[in-house]
Amino acid sequence: MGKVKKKIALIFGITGQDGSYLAEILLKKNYIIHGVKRRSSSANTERIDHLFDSLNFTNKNFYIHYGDISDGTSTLNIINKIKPDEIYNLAAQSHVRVSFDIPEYTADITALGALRILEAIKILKLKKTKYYQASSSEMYGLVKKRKSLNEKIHFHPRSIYGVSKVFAYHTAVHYREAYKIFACNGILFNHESPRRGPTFVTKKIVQGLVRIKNGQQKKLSLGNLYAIRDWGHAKDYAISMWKILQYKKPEDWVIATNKEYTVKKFVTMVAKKLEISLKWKGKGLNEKAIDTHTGKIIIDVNSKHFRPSEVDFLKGDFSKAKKLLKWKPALSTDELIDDMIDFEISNN
Ligand code: NAP
Ligand code: G4F
Repeated sequence: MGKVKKKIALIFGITGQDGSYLAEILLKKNYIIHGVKRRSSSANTERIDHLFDSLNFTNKNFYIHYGDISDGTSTLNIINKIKPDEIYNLAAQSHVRVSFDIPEYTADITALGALRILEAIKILKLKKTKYYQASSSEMYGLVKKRKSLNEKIHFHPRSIYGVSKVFAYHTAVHYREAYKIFACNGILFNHESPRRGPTFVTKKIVQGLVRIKNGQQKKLSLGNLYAIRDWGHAKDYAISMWKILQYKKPEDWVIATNKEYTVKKFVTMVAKKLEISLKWKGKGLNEKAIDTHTGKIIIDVNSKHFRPSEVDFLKGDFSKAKKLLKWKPALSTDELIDDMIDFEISNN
């Protein structure tokens, strides 16, 4: 019996939270992984170092290439060299708040980056290469009714990050319709993990409260405590990416938990698990949380963490993915918090 040819996946954004989980999942599925990493002056492979075969770089199923999706030529060259079965575009300037400060850069990477990859697939006539776009619930933006959002709800983005993701979403749909490329969107609601970047709110809260508990930090300053998010675990969302590309047709899918929490509720849940007793006082920019054991203010609100326009409500209806992909989140928000706290305690 002949050997089964291993599938080849190319991951843009492999050094990020989701890229690292996806690489682990695909390696277990016997893929050969190629990842694109951008040049940086300090190490940015912390999340994937364990995949390099204990840093001997001898893992024959795992390769890293220098590249940048702002650079169309190198993007095309990498795709041409590898001719992957599957391309996952997880690369982005992914911070919504930061996109208000660097809108042009955000659009170049988060919007045009997707176009550059899809255009390369088209130019190279890679008929068999499947494309996954990490689209975002941020695209929904201003929602009319506070109900679970599905694939049919229209987009009204509230940041250049959201606008860029809408461009990338429609570009994937367009290349599917115009050039018959197997291009799919996962409309990902917020997903977190111990590997989440430190300036996203969940990681900031878990890290901050663990440090406060250990006496290493005095206070945690936050922005809008009343925004509602649907927070899942990134491991589950990475599995959905693979499932989406294995489905018989290229389609678009909401990936979520269909549960809603305010930022304040998330703070309360983390504090409770850490046995920090909080008493909330005040309103708006004067809202604060006091540690009832010490009487000290340990959480306050700072206007610098607010956005010029906010997405107030996000909750996703993943029934399409559940029915057709047999995907559902294995981990609840509560289990996500446990995982994040455990990591923070052992790595502090
Ligand atoms: P992340 O941790 O910020 O990772 C982003 C990745 O993109 C990193 O590997 C980053 O490289 C890379 N990247 C940034 N600019 C690049 C460029 N010019 N060229 C090549 N690579 C570049 O984000 P994540 O949480 O894993 O999210 C993965 C994707 O899903 C992103 O597209 C994000 O917008 C989208 N998404 C995320 C969520 C969520 O809740 N996490 C929800 C919806 C959609 P460095 O390591 O060098 O920075
Ligand atoms: O953690 P966040 O920065 O995530 P946000 O803006 O929802 O974006 C994340 O999820 C999107 C999916 O919907 C992704 F596409 C995107 O790439 C990213 O992964 O903020 C969550 C909420 C916001 O409403 C924000 O205003 O928390 C609020 N918040 C309150 N205080 C804060 C803070 N956010 C941050 N980052 N820092 C704070 O101090």
